[in-house]
Amino acid sequence: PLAAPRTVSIIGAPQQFGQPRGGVENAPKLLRQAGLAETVANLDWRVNDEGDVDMQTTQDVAGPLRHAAQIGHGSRKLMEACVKAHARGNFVLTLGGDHSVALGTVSAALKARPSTKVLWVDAHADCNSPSTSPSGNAHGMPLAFLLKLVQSSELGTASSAFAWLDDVRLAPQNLAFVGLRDVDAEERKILLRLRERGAFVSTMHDVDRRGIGHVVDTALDHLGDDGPLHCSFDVDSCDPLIAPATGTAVRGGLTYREAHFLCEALAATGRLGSLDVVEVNSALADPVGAKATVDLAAGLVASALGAVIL
Ligand code: 6HN
Ligand code: MN
Ligand code: MN
Ligand code: MN
Repeated sequence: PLAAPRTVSIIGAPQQFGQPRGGVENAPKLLRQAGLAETVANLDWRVNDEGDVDMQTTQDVAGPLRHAAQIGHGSRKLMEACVKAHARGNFVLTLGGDHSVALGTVSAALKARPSTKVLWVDAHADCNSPSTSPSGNAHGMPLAFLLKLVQSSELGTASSAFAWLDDVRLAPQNLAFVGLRDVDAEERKILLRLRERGAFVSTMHDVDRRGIGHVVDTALDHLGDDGPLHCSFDVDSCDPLIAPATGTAVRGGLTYREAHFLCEALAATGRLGSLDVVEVNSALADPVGAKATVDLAAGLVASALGAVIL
């Protein structure tokens, strides 16, 4: 007899305080309207739409991390929703929102299953701490928090909003990057140190030289051969020609097939337990580009959940 189909929990995380551009908070609604739940159900998953986490939580406090209290408290609520879904044994699909949502999703995956390894698919490295960030935007910082690179002194009065992260630690050897092509000067030094400490750090140069197949296989090899995988997929990893509706677009990104290949390869591991799709902002493109970006994101989710060509 076939095993009962597994369940996907869809969690909307309409966070926008991690960056300055309005519109990213509408992505969960737009992805649902694009038929995401039906698409996933057609892949033989049960679908449990958990609705949106309310990310608007508290008063802001001033400091080098913009909207620090909103980010800290909102991420905690998201973490709690994700932990509940993990505890039911579900696949946890989080729809951002900006990339600061990974504070909640990755910490939840680590709390629920501490051996979780993380594939970070992004044009950016998102490992600034408040003191190295050129922008103060939290969406450029989630990995610094998760890797324990942020000192509480950098957070000032907002540090209590992040206290729930104290027992969360992602080890560099459990992290792999694909898609990098826009890294800040200080971040470059951080990345080189992370590589020395065991992270798999690849850039678009590697995709050009070796091909997406080699890069993805090497990244997945690096993440070992058992234990759950979490993928945090920033749509700005894709080329702006196919994903124009995003807040920090950078030319020279993944093609349509490269992005799908990566998601298909993840599905084929049988280990993917959670996925974030973040930084879709339909307000930043014309209607055609906005629809293309939303449809791309929905299609990538389908590939990551097992849609195959043959
Ligand atoms: N993202 N490195 C820049 C910063 O402001 O820290 C850009 C970050 C982009 C973040 O796309 O998720
Ligand atoms: Mn703002
Ligand atoms: Mn990102
Ligand atoms: Mn990015």
